[in-house]
Order: sequence, then C-alpha cells, then structure tokens
Amino acid sequence: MTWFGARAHTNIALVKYWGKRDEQLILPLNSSLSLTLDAFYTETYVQFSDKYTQDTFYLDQRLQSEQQSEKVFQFLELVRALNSDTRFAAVHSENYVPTAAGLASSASGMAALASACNQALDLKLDNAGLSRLARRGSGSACRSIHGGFAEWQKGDSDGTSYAVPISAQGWEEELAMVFVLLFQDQKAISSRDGMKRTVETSVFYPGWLEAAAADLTAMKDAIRVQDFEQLGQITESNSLKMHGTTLGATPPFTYWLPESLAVMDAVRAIRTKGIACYSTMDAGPNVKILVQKRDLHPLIAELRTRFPEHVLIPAFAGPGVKSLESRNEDD
Ligand code: 2P0
Repeated sequence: MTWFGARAHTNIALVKYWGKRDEQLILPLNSSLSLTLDAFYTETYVQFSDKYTQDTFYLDQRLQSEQQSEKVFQFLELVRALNSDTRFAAVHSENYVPTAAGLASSASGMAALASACNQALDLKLDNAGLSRLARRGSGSACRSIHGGFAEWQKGDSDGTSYAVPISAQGWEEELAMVFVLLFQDQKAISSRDGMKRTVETSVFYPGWLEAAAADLTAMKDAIRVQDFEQLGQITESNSLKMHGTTLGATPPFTYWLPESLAVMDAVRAIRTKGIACYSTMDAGPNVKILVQKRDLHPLIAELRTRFPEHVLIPAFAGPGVKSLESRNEDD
C-alpha cells in the first residue's frame, strides 16, 4: 500500500480575497494577490483503499472528529466524484509552525491535500488544474500552489478561476514578513462566515470591490518596478479596507482587538523613524508586517521594545507545493 504526500506553504494575501460569488464552487467576487512564505507549511499523506470503510483524518497524529474533519471529508467527496472513484481514504497531515502558535492554515493544508490526491489518483493535473482543485477545498489554498507572489484570478467560471505566479525577477527574496502573535485562541467568526455576512449585508461591500480591483492593478505595477513603498502602502490600505467592510455588516463585527490596533499604530510610528514597514491582518487578531529584509532586525528591535509580551516570527518568501517521496507499507 502506498501513501502519496505533498508539502505546501501558507500564503498571506497583500490584496485580500474577501467574498464569494459561488459558495459551492468557491468562486471569489474579487481577484487577490499573495506572497507564499517559508515559515509555515503542511505535509500531508493520503491513501485511497478498498480496505477502508470510511474516511479518516489525522492532524499532528491525532484523529480528528467528524466536525474537525468536515472540510477534508468534503474535499475527498469532491475528488471521488470528479474521478468516479468509490474508495475511502486516510489522510495524515502535519502542520509545521515555529511555535505552537495556533497558525494552522487552511491554505497550506488544502494545497497539500490537493497535490497528494493528484498523485494518489493519478489525476495528472498541471499547476492550473491543481490550483483549481485546491480552490475547491479553501479559496486561499489555490494561491499556495505557487511560490513567491501569486495572483488568484477570479475568472468567469470554475474553469478560469485559479492562481498564477507573478514574476518579481527574484525581488521577493529581498522581502520579509513579521508575524506578531497576540492570541492563540480560536477566532470568533470564521473567515468563511465573516465574508458571507459581509457580502450579504455590508453597506461598504460595493466600495470594497471597486477598491480591490484598483489595488490589484496598482500592486502588480509596484511589483513590476520593484517599488517597495508602493507595495507596502497598497498592502496596508487594502487590509484596512477589507476590515472596514466588517464594520458595515449587520450585525457588525471586527477581527481587531485593542492589541491589534496598538501594533498597527506602532507600525505607523516606526515608519516615521525611517523603517519602511506596513501592516496587514486576516480573519483573526494577529498582525503581519511587511518589510524589506535589510530592515528586518531594526524592525524586530523596535517591536521587542514596544511589545515584549508578543511572539514575533519572521518569515521569508517560500516555495510552491512539492510532492514528497511516496511511502510504502505492507498493511
Ligand atoms: C485571504 N482570507 O485572501 C483572505 C483574507 C482571510 C482574510 O482567504 O471559505 O480559508 O475556505 O474559501 O480561504 C481565508 O479564507 O476561506 C482567506 P474559504 P479561506 O487570505
């Protein structure tokens, strides 16, 4: 019996994906752009077999409940349906994070699972096909197929909605991102529920869609000419606009904590001291800070002085999804 494996790294969006036009197919309302990072990744092995009477999912060697396995099981149903396969599967995933930081990522997890299934079922998907498949597991996962910068093109159908790499001529190697970890608790509102409520009720949502399209165009220009200040300003303002939409929802909500605001404020203050750095936040209270590698140490020194209680994790541009050597077992 053979286990097929893959490793995928997480990515952080600089222009955010926020809102679906099709919940079933996971088609987004706006295109997004991300940087894949080296610091956090998932390794997943999968085996489909007639001997299994149900699907099972182990995360970090612990069997997950039906509820914890929901997204994985839905994904397995999908790949079975796409390939007229009836065999159940066992999935074993390990999340690699520098500390027990609670940064488990659906992006790296679903990208690794899609790639492992591609091999196990001999689907022969190229990167576009793999990105489309990963998208069905979790939207942001489609971007983790690629290393460095990736653009998830919203497309006009299931067949045209996937991520493509954005070449930065190696510039991504000069960049870094600092994760400022405030809390490790489960987030209050999942990104899936948060974006749904926002699309359906936020009075600010139309403004978001208009701004996200303009931000994407301007960010691609900034990458092309390697303009860090532009890249950073768009990153920060796009994140603020995404989070602004949640305040206009009914009922309103926010992922920000007072500590998140304090870090964002510090980033602005550190900037005035000549260190070019820009904040971004996702569907949780932690703050990520985009900076050039050459300014990483001064930035960390500033943050350590101001926030000795927070955990700081630096990350750099990471690679796209890779197959791992398959493992054979007798059982
Ligand atoms: C992003 N987020 O672009 C945005 C910014 C969170 C905030 O993609 O419902 O786990 O599985 O497609 O991909 C997180 O949402 O959501 C996310 P689903 P996903 O990174």
